[in-house]
Amino acid sequence: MATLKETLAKKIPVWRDEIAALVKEHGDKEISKVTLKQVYGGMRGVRGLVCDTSSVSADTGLVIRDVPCKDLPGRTAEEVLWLLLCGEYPDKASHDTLKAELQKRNKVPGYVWDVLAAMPKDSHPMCMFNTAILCMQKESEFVKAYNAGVKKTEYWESTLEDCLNLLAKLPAIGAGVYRMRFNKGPRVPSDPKLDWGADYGHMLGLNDPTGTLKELTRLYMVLHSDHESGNVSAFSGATVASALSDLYYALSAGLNGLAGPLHGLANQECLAWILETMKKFNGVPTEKQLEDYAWETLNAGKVVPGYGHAVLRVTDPRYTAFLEFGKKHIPEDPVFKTVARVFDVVPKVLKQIEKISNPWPNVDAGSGSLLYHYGLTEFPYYTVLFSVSRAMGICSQTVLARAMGYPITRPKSSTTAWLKKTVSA
Ligand code: CMX
Repeated sequence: MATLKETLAKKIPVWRDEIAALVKEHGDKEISKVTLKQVYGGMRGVRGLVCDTSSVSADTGLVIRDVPCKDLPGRTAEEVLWLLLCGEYPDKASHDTLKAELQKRNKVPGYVWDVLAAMPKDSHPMCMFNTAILCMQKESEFVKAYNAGVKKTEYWESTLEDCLNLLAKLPAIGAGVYRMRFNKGPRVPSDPKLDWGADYGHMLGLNDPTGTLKELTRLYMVLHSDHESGNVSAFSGATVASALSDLYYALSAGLNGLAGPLHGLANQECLAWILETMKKFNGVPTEKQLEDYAWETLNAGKVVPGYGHAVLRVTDPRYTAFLEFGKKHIPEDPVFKTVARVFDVVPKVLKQIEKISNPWPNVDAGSGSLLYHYGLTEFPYYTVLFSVSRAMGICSQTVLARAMGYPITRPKSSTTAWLKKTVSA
């Protein structure tokens, strides 16, 4: 048995030496080139970042360290957090120590609830959640250590403290936002018997006699936890953290990016789209009706939410994991049936549009129907669930960036005039 900090303390010096030797020996070798199209195209495919917690390839999807996405269901968030940070799963005793450590730190300061209560009643749940994180900034252990003059090689230790303090509180904050924003009554206290992901499901306070909702929130927390570092939320979080802003600032920044409809907000839009089709066609639509509705959406200049991806060129394995969950637990649910039918129809439609690089579903296409079934029907809330989970990845990446002593992020930009001159030279 070892604690998370003890395990990292052994691994970090080895990783540092490995990276230092790599850069010393091969520092000037070219690993990627950049075309003009990529510069104007959101830097797709430009290899300019390092991320060791996870990788995403076009044909495989998410791999956390060495573990492919398909092997993640059944794991707890504690196991996955350990995996993200240390590159391996914890043994049982270490896992239980981390679980207890998170429970010890899970009390949310009273002022957070006061701040949230003072916000306009129609605030978006993501704005409430991110405000809660930002207003706790004064708790940062990193800031205290930095102001006390701690050595650069020790920055990661106080950042790990911030990581654990923050992650421990996020399920209670996320559930508290849900209950406050949607008038669900008093907050539900944490159940110390439960793991982090299941406890979140418990604190939402929905009717869950079979425990399946808790099983779903556990799965949800594991599947959304990380997706390498080039996506908007991870990249924004890492950029802010690279200025040595603490994790409260960095995580809040990253999650503000997750709140965009092309990124994490797509899961609320997705369920809205599914429900719209069901309303329009009075129940589960036929394949033909779905095909027509997909064209109607596209012809109106809108995207079909939950489909397409900046990196993936296959069905997102996270979508597949949610689909499997639905097939096992709620195969006859009409909303789930519609989601499954959309999967049979929409890729065929999107394939007909040449500019669309990937016609397949992403992580956001299916999860909403499962949440909806278990009574979580307020879909503007769904991105908060994504955020609680994604915080694991952003926090882990920040701890490791501090540990490796990565510098402030500062790529070079060009003017259009310079680009014109350069390409025509
Ligand atoms: N419906 C309609 N049009 C789509 C589309 C979709 N599902 N997916 C891509 N396109 C369009 C793009 O809008 C773009 O059009 P313009 O050139 O007119 O701007 C064109 O096809 C090319 O895009 P791409 O190279 O296939 O994809 P990008 O890397 O530019 O964008 C993504 C990726 C996810 C933003 C895009 O597929 C999309 O908007 N999907 C719907 C929203 C969604 O599900 N987002 C969640 C992604 C997962 C996450 O990050 O959380």
